[in-house]
Amino acid sequence: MKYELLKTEGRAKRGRFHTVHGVIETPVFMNVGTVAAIKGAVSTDDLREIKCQVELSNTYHLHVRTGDKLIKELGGLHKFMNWDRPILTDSGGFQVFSLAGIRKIKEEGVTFNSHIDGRKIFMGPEESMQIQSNLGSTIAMAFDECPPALAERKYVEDSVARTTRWLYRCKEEMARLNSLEKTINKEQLLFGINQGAVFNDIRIEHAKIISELDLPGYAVGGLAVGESHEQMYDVLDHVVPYLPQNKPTYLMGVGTPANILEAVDRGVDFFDCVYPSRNGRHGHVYTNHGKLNLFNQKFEKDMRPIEEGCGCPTCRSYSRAYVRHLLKAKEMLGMRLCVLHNLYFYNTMMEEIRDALDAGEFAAYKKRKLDSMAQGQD
Ligand code: PRF
Ligand code: ZN
Repeated sequence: MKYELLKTEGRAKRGRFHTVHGVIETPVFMNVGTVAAIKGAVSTDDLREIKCQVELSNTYHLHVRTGDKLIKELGGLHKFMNWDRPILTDSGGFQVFSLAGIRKIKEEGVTFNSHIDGRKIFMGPEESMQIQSNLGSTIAMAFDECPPALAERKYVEDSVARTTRWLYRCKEEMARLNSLEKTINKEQLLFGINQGAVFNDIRIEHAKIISELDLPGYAVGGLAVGESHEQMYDVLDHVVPYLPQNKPTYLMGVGTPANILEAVDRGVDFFDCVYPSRNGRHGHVYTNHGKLNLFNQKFEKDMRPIEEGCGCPTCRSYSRAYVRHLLKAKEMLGMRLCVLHNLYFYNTMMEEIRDALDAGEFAAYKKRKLDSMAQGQD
């Protein structure tokens, strides 16, 4: 048994996922290191300090620069970045569509131009699985198409049908790769991805089909791509009940602390998002009383830490005034300290969520946290 469902409260799940790289306590936030580095000069030693359980990297980025073959030759991604805990790699499906100069989508896969040097590259389910196998990640995501939020019904139907066919090919290819002598992680796990934009009936149909493949986990993709928060919650209300409750459910690329609380309430257990690192690089920091913009003049003489009582490396040692000074002086340390605090804030919130679920008090915790964060700034 890979996933243990420890406790439920309404639809919310408290679980534990066992992998060859250690246990993941869920709900969990995965810290995004697109190119095998968390932006903002955050090292893997830092990740250990800020309660990160899972690091997330991208197939597409590592394929176009440095290259998965070289990383395999050097012993795989875990060894390369000195991180021995779980790593999830995204399949490239989404990044190809959002970043690269696309493209032709065909049954076999996608042709696109690299955003680094413009070179023409082909990626389909087999290529994506091969790259992720070379990287040796703990969890590999299926190769999917993420249709735009506003795509028409007919387009979404055809796209989802193709994503399903691609999933069968991913499963077969991963089984083949995992059985090869020289494979770095022979126990690599494949997560399927549910798509269907905001059409609940298409999503439900798709969820039923992919659930039959008995994969170790399932993601809900294609959200947070331009639809409203209410639409996103509505999709989760409808589709999560059709994904296996005894497997992890991963909401890709989401989101704000409030989005995460709402999604946990709807049965999601894995998350990832660039917000904490991206906001940190812009001097925007999270607190339990709302977000602060440290560039604001009012912090010029503020000798308090970003958040009173926060145990992160930043708040343990530095004041708002000092971090503001670093940001204004464009010193890299300013960004780094903000990113460390933000990731610690996210990882700590997940810990609080798990504790609240353990105690059967998630509903009360969620309300308190949302109310307090909405209070605004201090
Ligand atoms: N598919 C994949 N990765 C993703 C997404 C998706 O739909 C999203 C959508 N929010 C983020 N990352 N493969
Ligand atoms: Zn802090």
